[in-house]
Amino acid sequence: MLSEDQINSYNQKGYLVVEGAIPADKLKELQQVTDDFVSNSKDIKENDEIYDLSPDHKTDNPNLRRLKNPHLIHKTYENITKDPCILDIVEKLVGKNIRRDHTKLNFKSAKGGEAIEWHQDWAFYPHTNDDIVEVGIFLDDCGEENGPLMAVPGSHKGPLDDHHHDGVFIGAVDPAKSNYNLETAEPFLAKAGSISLHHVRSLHGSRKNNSNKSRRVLFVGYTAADSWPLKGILDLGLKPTTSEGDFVKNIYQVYTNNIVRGDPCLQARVENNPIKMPYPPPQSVGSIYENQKEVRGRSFGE
Ligand SMILES: O=C(O)CCC(=O)C(=O)O
Repeated sequence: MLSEDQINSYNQKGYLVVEGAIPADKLKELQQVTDDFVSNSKDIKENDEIYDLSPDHKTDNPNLRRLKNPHLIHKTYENITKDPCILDIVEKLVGKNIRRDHTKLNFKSAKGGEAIEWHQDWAFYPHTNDDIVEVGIFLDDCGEENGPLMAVPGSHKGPLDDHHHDGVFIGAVDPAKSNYNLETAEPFLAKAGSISLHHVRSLHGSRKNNSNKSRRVLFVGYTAADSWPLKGILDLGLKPTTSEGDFVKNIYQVYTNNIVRGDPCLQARVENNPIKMPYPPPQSVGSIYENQKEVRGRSFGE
């Protein structure tokens, strides 16, 4: 449960860390399943629908950057996204009708896990309103040394930074052109089993992990059920089908299948927010690591 102070802090800053939110047995299961995925990736040679491989990934040293859509590939991940230990907290921030939008597991491996440049998630997936929160489930302890996520306080209430370069969406902000003082960013530091919550418009990024300790975080994006994706079917993870009838049915089914608490809401709540559509796409697609290859003006060096 969240206290009034925690809710006020989230509303003011745009983020919050809640210590010890995940029960020990569930954390252990998540860690074990994640270790198994890394072992099972040893014979994978190229990025696919599940695995985003680290550049130094090898059979004798399997190394992942990301598991894509983990809730679709293992029950343990699916279950935690629906667990009251998370939904009771999310409900306080986005209301009682909640849709799960996406999941991803970022590894940020020891000795080289990659940086993620400054960005606002909203630039990737604008919706009819911004009652959207990204929950990070810490599978490892996270300190200053292993590349914590950092967010700029108050940025969720301000303008959208430019995530385009030369007319192409690259999913990253040139720090020299940001509307915000990046020096004010605060790191999310906490023990394994804690969670972070950041607002969809909060400007955030993270350094490379040069330490000896990995920093695995399972991210789950939740929206208010009346927040409908402006990218439509693409944001709901659908591929166009040939039949128009199936197509429309699928949109509705995917939407309702992802209502994890409360009821669907066909009455979209539309708010006046800064929106720039994330098109045209960059050359490198597949994950944020690929999108950001085209970034100019990097914030995070070696
Ligand atoms: O893993 C991180 O440090 C950053 C996560 C993030 O912002 C993303 O994957 O979009």
